[in-house]
Amino acid sequence: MAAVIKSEPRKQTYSDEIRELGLEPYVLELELEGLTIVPPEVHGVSLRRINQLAKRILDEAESMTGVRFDLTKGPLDELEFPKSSQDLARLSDAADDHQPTQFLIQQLGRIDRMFRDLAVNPVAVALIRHMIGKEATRFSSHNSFVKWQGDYGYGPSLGLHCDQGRMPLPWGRTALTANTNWMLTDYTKDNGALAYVPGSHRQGSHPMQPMAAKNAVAVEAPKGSVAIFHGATWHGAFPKQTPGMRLSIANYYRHLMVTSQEDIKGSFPRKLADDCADPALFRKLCGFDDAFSYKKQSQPVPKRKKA
Ligand SMILES: O=C(O)CCC(=O)C(=O)O
Ligand SMILES: [Fe+2]
Repeated sequence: MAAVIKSEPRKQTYSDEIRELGLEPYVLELELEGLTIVPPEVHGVSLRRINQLAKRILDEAESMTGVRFDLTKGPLDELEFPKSSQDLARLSDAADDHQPTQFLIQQLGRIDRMFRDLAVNPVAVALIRHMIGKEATRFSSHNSFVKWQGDYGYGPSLGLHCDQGRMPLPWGRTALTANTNWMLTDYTKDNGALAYVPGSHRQGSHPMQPMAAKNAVAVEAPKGSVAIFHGATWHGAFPKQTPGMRLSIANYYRHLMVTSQEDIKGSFPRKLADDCADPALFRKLCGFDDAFSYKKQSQPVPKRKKA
């Protein structure tokens, strides 16, 4: 006679924070497509704040480059990259001589409290934690992608990649990293929207070209929306073919077993961490209290028994 296997009732797959925030439809889309778009009425960041973030980014871009940037006109002077850094400045194949038409502003969390508030947005964090695990989620980096008009962009590959691509294969179902892409300007295909391949996170592999670029779709949404995606999702961007700026913020998260891009635990100023909308969550995501469990001899050691 076959053994009777008693099946346990199915465990709830949504966390309390997903249910409390009513994020089930976004979770479903993340599971199926590997990316979901959350509108402002759900994540709660006002358009006024989005405009303030965009202005702060443009000011920072000006102080870094010496060139003023206008949202509708783009850079108001010509820019040139140092020759040696051209390949670094873009994700596309290195074997061409197109000047990049974008750069990154890094370590946003140090620049302004607004960026720290965004990094602990409860809706974004809940969806990221759904993929990585609530207790295991940490910050990896906080960057802005500053882009202007350029026909080439990342080239024919669209720069498609997986953010967790440095992690060894095979990947499991739990995301090793997961990302957000806050749109500070309208995203259309011609405006250089994020590109992604729906369902690609379920392949558990690096993008397979040229099929990947052929199947990529534009993440089209009005400014103020945030795209949230799994670390295994194949993504890149379409070239920005229209005048003006394409601005975004990538708040990037990791599983605690994955090294962070910024040295947040080691060197992020503790005072700044406390100056934000949710200091306890910010500190936790920084991993300030994460410790090596065997930093010193922790297990009891026996001694020779006295006679
Ligand atoms: O917006 C882009 O150009 C690409 C963004 C991206 O790949 C990322 O944030 O990981
Ligand atoms: Fe990426």
